Amino acid sequence: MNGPVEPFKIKMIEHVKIPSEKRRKEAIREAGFNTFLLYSDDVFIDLLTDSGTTAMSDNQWAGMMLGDEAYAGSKNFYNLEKAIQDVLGYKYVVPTHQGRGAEHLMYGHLTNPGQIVPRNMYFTTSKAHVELAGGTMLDVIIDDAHDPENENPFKGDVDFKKLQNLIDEYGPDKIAFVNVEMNVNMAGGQPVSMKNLRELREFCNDYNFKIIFDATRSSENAYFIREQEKGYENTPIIDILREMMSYSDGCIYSSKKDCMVNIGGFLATHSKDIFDYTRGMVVLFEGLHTYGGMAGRDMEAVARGLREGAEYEYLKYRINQVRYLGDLFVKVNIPIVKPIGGHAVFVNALKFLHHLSRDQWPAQTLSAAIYEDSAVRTMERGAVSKGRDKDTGENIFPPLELVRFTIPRRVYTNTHMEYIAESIARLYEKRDTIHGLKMVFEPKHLRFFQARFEKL
Ligand code: PLI
Repeated sequence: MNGPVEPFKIKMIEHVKIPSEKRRKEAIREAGFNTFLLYSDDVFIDLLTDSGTTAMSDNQWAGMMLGDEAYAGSKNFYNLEKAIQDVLGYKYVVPTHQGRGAEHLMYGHLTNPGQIVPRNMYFTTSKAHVELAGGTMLDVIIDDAHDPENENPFKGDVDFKKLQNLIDEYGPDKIAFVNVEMNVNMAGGQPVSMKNLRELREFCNDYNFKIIFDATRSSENAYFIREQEKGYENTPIIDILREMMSYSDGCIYSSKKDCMVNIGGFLATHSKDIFDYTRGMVVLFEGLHTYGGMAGRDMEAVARGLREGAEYEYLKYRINQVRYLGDLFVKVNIPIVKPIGGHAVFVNALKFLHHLSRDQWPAQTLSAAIYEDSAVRTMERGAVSKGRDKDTGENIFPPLELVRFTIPRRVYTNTHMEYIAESIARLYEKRDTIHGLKMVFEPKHLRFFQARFEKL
């Protein structure tokens, strides 16, 4: 059998087409060689992100018809609250329009100007919200995460020595809270182990530090714990999730990933103090505390999606479809981050385009070249995403310079995976003919979304 068997069948389809070579060349030039600026009509297979790009189930669509659009007290909010209590074990819930709305409230509340937020590895919007509050986010992930070849199954783990060094350098009072991301996106979709979370709780108790999770891809992380961590082989995913969350004080969550919806987010917490403050603030930025920027129908879809996305058979298919694409890449010697992560296959652009220097933006270049070659849209995850040092203004060149092939949930078939692998193999053959880029427009915040480039 080629690829994992899908635990669903298709009820509705959306037409896609491959634009001509002439149009692809025009389109990527018009987009300033930034795949974020392409029209989606010009894209054949869209692997830009797994965020909000899911195909919802018939059960979720049925729930959409039961939307209670009352301004206050919508029954869909209470269904969502109950789903979060059941699946994640948090008592208190504040809904937001998407993940960054929750980051704004949570990180803004817990960060004072001049404070440090240690996190296993930064994510773009998370770092931006900590900086907006006057803080600095610093990575404390284990060194293995920076090595694309290292096969440690839990490359998302926190390095306690690095965390201790930050505490010693800045003093415990300067630590705002400790932030841990599940299935670390920028490291290649790499999970955190339960052992690491448990030990982190003990470590932070000694200092009275709060632990806040970015639980955005926690169901996929829970699958890896069940598959790879001794003692969890037969544990239901929900039990794993509840144990994970028990080691935190609260979380932010972008529902657009593991909850398999097109929009939505929330923060959840065990702490009445965090709840009282953020529930008070949500009305300023997002909407009333029983909708937080979502329609009632969207909250219903999130509530149902959170439960569906924590089903073992679904997660098994999901993780193995990503692996299927990764394994096809390996067969034709494409350099990828190992182990293959939860939501995406990450190609090592420094190896693929070894003839380019860092200031020629290898991952940006590769992502544009992939689109031009095959109308597959991917995303840069390297120095353009990392941005500049907020004190010196210099570009930061992180060890990982990657192109992300992000797989939307339940959207593409295994044949699509084969098309992608064949295209990338063809491009790899002619990699030496690919020229680098120079940045000609750079926005101040989250520059990767709108930056423009020209071919050198
Ligand atoms: O896109 P939002 O605002 O719903 O969520 C922001 C966000 C927070 N944390 C993590 C780990 C994310 O991956 C994330 C968004 N990720 C996007 C959009 C992505 O393409 O990976």
